[in-house]
This record gives sequence, C-alpha cells and structure tokens, in this order.
Amino acid sequence: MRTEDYIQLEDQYGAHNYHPLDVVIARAEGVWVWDVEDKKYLDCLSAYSALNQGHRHPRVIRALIEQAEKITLTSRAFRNDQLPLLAKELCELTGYEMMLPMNSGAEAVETALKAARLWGYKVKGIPADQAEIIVCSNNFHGRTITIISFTSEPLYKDGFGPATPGFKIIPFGDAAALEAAITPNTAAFMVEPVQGEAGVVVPPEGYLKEVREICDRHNVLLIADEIQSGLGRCGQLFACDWEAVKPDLITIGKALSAGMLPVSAVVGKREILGLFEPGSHGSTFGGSPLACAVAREALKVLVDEKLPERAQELGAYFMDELRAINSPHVKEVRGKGLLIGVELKPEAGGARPFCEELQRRGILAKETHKTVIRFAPPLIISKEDLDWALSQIRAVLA
Ligand code: IF1
Repeated sequence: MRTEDYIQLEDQYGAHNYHPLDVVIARAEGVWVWDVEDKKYLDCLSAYSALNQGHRHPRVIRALIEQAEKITLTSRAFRNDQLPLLAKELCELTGYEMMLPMNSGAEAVETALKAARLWGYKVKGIPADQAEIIVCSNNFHGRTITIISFTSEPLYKDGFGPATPGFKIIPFGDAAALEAAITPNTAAFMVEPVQGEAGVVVPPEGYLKEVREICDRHNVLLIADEIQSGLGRCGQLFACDWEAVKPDLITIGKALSAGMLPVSAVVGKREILGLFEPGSHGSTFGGSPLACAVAREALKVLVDEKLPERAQELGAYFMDELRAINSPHVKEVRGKGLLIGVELKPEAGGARPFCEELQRRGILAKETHKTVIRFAPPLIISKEDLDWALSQIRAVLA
C-alpha cells in the first residue's frame, strides 16, 4: 500500500477529528522517522513532547519488553511490584510526598481537579458543591467534557455542552487578575507554566513566583500542568523550576513513558493527595506494572542523559539561530528550552504551507493556532542534526 491508500482508508473509516500532514509514518529511531515510501524525516514535534527521550529509546524498549514478559496488568484491586518503586522514584526526583498514577494527560488533569475540590471541602471548608477553580484563557489541558468546559477555544467546546460548572477564566500572565478573581470558595488556580497549544506563550518573568505568593496568601492551591512543559522539555525538570516555584500539585504525562504508552501522574503534597479514600478515584490501567516499569526507565534516561540540561543548552542555541534568520515572514521567535514557537506575520498566509515545505525538505513540524510553527525535537537531538534542521528552516523562512 502507498501513502494515498492509507490516507483513503483512514478518511473512510476513521472520524475526522484531525487534519494531519499527508505523511504516513511506519518506523522510527531516535530523532528520525520514516514514511511508508521510506522517506526519512527529522521529527520536530516529538508527539507534542511525549518523545523527549527520542523514538524507541533502547533502554526503555528493553524495560518494556522485559516487563511484558513478566506481567502487564494487575488492576489496582491487587498490588504489583512496579508501582511502589515508580511512586518512590517519581517522588524523590520531583521532591513531592505522594503520587497518583493515571494514563492520559487529561486524566491527570481531572485527578488534580478532583484532588483540589476534595481539599477545598475537607480542608479549606468550602461549602458543599461551591468550590471554584481558576484557569487561564487560551489554556490547553485536554479533551474531557469537564476540561473543555473551561477552554476559551470555541472549536474545542462548541456542540459539546452542557458545560461543567465551577471554573473561572482569567487572562494568562496577569497575576493581578488572579488576585481579583479569588473568592472564599476558590480551591485552586491551574496554569501551564508555558502555554503550549496557545502558540508557545511564555508568561512575563516573575509571574509564577507572584502567582505562588498570591495562592499562599489566599489559601488557594497552585496546580501546574506540566504535561507538555515538564520532564525536561523547557530546559529544567519542570518549567516552574525556572522561577524556583513549587506548586502544590503537578500534572505529568507525555514523556513519562518516553512515548511508549499513555502514562500520566499527579505528584503533590500528602495533605492533598492523601485525601483520596479507597474507591473515591481510580483507573483500570493506571499504575499497571507495564506502565510503571516503562516510566521508571524513562525517568532514569531523563536523568542519566541530562535531558533538561541538553534542552536548556540546545534550546538557547536553536532560539538564537532562529532569531538570526533574516525572514520577511517572521513576527516573533519565543520559547523555553526546546519548546519553541515561530510566529509568522498575518500576511505570511498561515503556518501550514511552511510546515508542508519543511515536510518536503525532510522535517516534520506542526502549526499551532494557524500562524505559529512549533519546533520541539526530541531532547536527545545532536547539535549536528539541529544544525541540519536550521539550514532547512532558514531556506524555508528566508
Ligand atoms: C490533542 C495541543 C499540544 C497538554 C497539556 C494536558 C494535555 C495536553 C498542557 C492532555 C495535551 C496535546 C494533545 C493533542 C495535541 C496536544 C497539544 F496542540 F493541542 F495543545 F501538546 F500542544 N495538558 N496536549 O498539552 O493530555 O490527554 O492528550 O494525554 O489533543 O490533539 P492528553
């Protein structure tokens, strides 16, 4: 079968909830992927940061296979010998007291929201069913009914109502707006330290620190959604580390499995995650021995290969070189670590044609919000491969 045949089949039998580039990928290794015609591409999306360790990292593949040969799933009705070790290692790495394992990022976000409401009622003393959670405009936290209830993007929510109540939207990057929105019933403020889907939007310096202080002052929990920004992507273990800010809860996903399978978690303080009682929350696959064995190795690779440090170094270089491109189309280059957005001028005709030209030249990148090209290669990328990518990007933007 050829590219067109796969596309035709998918379009016929699969729901059209995506508009992917016309490339059908069949295999991958490290930073490279190959399509069904055997054309090679540099992956500059990394499955939206789920592939920080690169495709098929040999150590994680080995952990996956070794665990698959022992046991893959127990359910949480029984204990397994991997979850306790992942729990300990994840808490030690991140500096938190407890973790709760789930599968997708959206489930981790839902878990954090549930934990915050529970804390609001049991600890803060908010009257039953009155808890409010504050979020930011242009947020992206996932696709469940509750999460899209507080998106500001009509495409994500229109037609899916009625919305879940209990959320307030304030502008991103505006600490004063947070303080003004807090009421005695506010349980938490949830924020992406760098907004990914919004087009790689970095808040003003000091914002997270200020937000931390405001939350402390008003007895409001700070939840950082680091599903995309965390695990090294932004040049630190967590993007919040740039301002030495410690949230009360952090959601983690994507690269937690090095791109092998959906694995997510919430890490946080015992006084919050300790409030869940047996039966009050759960998941069939969350905390499975397969997921935990893979996540354990994915985290070890992150540390051993110093991926946050690499992202910091290579990201600064990449961003400098992108900014140096003399292009009539570029409005702004922004980002943190190896999460970089190139915003094009409105008259450039949108980012999609640029992504298609990059694809012809062997680079896979995806536009976000029509005018931004997102560059987020695996953090294992070499300087040489990055330089090759830059030469192609220069040619396309100039
Ligand atoms: C899609 C975007 C990225 C996330 C943050 C939670 C989740 C995500 C900060 C949910 C997921 C994804 C999902 C994917 C595209 C994507 C995305 F463009 F839509 F915004 F990465 F930039 N919090 N992000 O970024 O995690 O449930 O998907 O595991 O929905 O098409 P999930």
